[in-house]
Amino acid sequence: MTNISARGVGIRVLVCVCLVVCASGAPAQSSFPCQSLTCSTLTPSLPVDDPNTNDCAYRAGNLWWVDYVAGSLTWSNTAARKPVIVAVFDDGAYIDHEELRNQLWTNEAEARGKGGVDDDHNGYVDDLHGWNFVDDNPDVSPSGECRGRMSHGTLMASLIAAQRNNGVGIAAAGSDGARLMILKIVGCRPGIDDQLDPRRLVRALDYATKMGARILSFSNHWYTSSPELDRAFEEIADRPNSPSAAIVVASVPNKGEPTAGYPAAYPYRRIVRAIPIGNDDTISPGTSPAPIGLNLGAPSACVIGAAPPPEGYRVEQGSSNSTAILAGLLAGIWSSPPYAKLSVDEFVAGVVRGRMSGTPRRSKPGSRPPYDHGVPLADACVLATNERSARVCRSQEPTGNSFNELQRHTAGRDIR
Ligand SMILES: [Ca+2]
Ligand SMILES: [Ca+2]
Repeated sequence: MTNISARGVGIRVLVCVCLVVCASGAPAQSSFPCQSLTCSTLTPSLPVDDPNTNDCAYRAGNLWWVDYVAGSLTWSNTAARKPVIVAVFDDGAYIDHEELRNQLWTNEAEARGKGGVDDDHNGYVDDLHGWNFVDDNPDVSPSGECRGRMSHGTLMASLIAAQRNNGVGIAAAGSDGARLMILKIVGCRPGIDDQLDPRRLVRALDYATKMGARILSFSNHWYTSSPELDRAFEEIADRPNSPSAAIVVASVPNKGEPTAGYPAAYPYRRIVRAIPIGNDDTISPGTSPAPIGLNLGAPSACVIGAAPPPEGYRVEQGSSNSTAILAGLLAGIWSSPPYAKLSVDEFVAGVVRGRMSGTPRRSKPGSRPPYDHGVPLADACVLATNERSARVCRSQEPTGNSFNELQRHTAGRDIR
């Protein structure tokens, strides 16, 4: 068995940011996201894009990253919305968290069926919201010695699709349009299950696509692979008319690795890479080179997400965040009229490649190839209309200057 590390992006970054939060004196209660954070890139905050969204961290102006991607445009309860299932490949998630419990994909056959029975005959007994591929059981929440530890997957799930308008915590671009499928592919026991196993991942990929996931979110990366794993990704992310076709949202590490690692390193058409961006439109220092392709800038620093009890929320930075935010954004757009009817390849070609990659809104030039000319910044402005607009979309109008004002207001406040 060849083990491959899946932790290069997330864990080291998350640990170091915890120190920032603790040092800033932020109280360790769930109320803290509702108070202006000293590390917030929008302190003092600007008016939020959507005054009707009541989540306290959003009201407090602490979700700069949501307004930065025009997340408010993805929020509506129109009957025409078609939720997009986003599979979260990570260390599981606290699915009873107040931001996640109503946002989960549910296997209806198992929900209506009998306990202990594989009601939908998919080979997995009682797989309600995903599967634990580490312990081979339906419990996707951290268990045993993993409980109480930092849960990377909990944070990522919340950045994709935290529940909006529940009065607490955060919102996300995928709040109204994404449903979360939780796939536990790594554990927390050093040397036992904290390494990513290719055979385990092949099974998880097969599960995700067969059960209807259309976006696969990878806030992790690895540097060695197997022929079976390569074939699985080629089928999902490249082969025309594949029944397994899905968008793979992949992280590009910002820790200085010389290459991006898999799955970002695959040259496949349905791979969308998240380039970590600060609120001043700069590419995060040390971002690894990415192959030419669908590379979109998404927020990375000073991002609040869900955490295990008792804290409930925490502030993090890193390219893991960018990846989850981008996955939620794509789900929010794809679930919206008029895009909800599009196939995977229609959405990739028409929206991601055709509209989002062609945006006039770009990052500042990066310090090294291939970022010399910057990268397009991901946002939901394709959903803007005369009736619904967001600050970042108005900035793209020839006569608009709102975004320039935002830049002046927030320049230099990033905590990176
Ligand atoms: Ca089943
Ligand atoms: Ca919320």
